[in-house]
Amino acid sequence: MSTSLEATSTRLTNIERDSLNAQLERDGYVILPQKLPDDLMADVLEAIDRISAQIRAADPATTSIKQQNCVDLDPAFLRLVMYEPALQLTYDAFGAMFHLNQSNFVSRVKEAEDLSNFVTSSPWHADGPRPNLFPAVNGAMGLHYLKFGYFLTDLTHGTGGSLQIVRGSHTHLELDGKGKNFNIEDYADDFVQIDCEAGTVVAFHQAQWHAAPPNLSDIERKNVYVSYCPTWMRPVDREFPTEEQIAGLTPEERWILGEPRPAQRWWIPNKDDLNRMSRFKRDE
Ligand SMILES: O=C(O)CCC(=O)C(=O)O
Repeated sequence: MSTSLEATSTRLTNIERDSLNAQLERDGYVILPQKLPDDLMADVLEAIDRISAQIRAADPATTSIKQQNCVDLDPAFLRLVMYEPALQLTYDAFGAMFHLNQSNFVSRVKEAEDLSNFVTSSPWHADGPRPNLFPAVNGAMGLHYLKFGYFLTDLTHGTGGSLQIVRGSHTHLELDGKGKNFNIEDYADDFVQIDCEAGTVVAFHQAQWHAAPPNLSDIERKNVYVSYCPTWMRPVDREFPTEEQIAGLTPEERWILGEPRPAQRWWIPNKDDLNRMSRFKRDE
């Protein structure tokens, strides 16, 4: 398994970036034009299966699994975190000053019961610190992090517990402030269920309302969520690494994982910091 950089074949063109960013701004989510490369998908699936088997062996009562901070568990997840199109779109959102906010995988088997516990299924919500602790700007939450869903198994059959979203909801406060009185039927016109093919990559705004019902099929749903935030935000599911933990990684990987540095450089980059992220800028 390698941590080498992705081949340029999945790199987004400037035209694609413009179109994806416009859709993201309008709808709060967008499906990337290319599927994950086969070799990357195979490596990530192999890691999910191996780690899930270990978890289930340790506790045979385990059914579905949500593994936080998976980037620390296998190099395949770091390769995914470094997926070039995601880093290009995140660069468009935040410039060079962003890093990994979270990485988790979900391995969701057929479930008899809907526990709405974010493992067997996820209830309607928008991400972020609760309750509504991200600042609202002009009545909406700004973009504080950009999240990518990598769907690694077939969901086209429609019963696998696909990600659901309310289109355009990122411009509203979470669930329009309705809390327990929220009813998705009221938003039927903008309801989207992403019953996608294996390898599909979806980007979404952290304020987007989303949910996932239980998996009712015999096909285990396996996917990874990765999000990136500005470097002045602390990651949600991990501590920053020590020098020892990131020894041997590339300058880009070190930056994305949050290499140790003096306090001010989390806010003000030096020239080298900007240069090492320059691969993700728009093409000249
Ligand atoms: O279960 C899912 O796929 C949705 C995950 C989710 O809601 C989240 O990560 O915030």
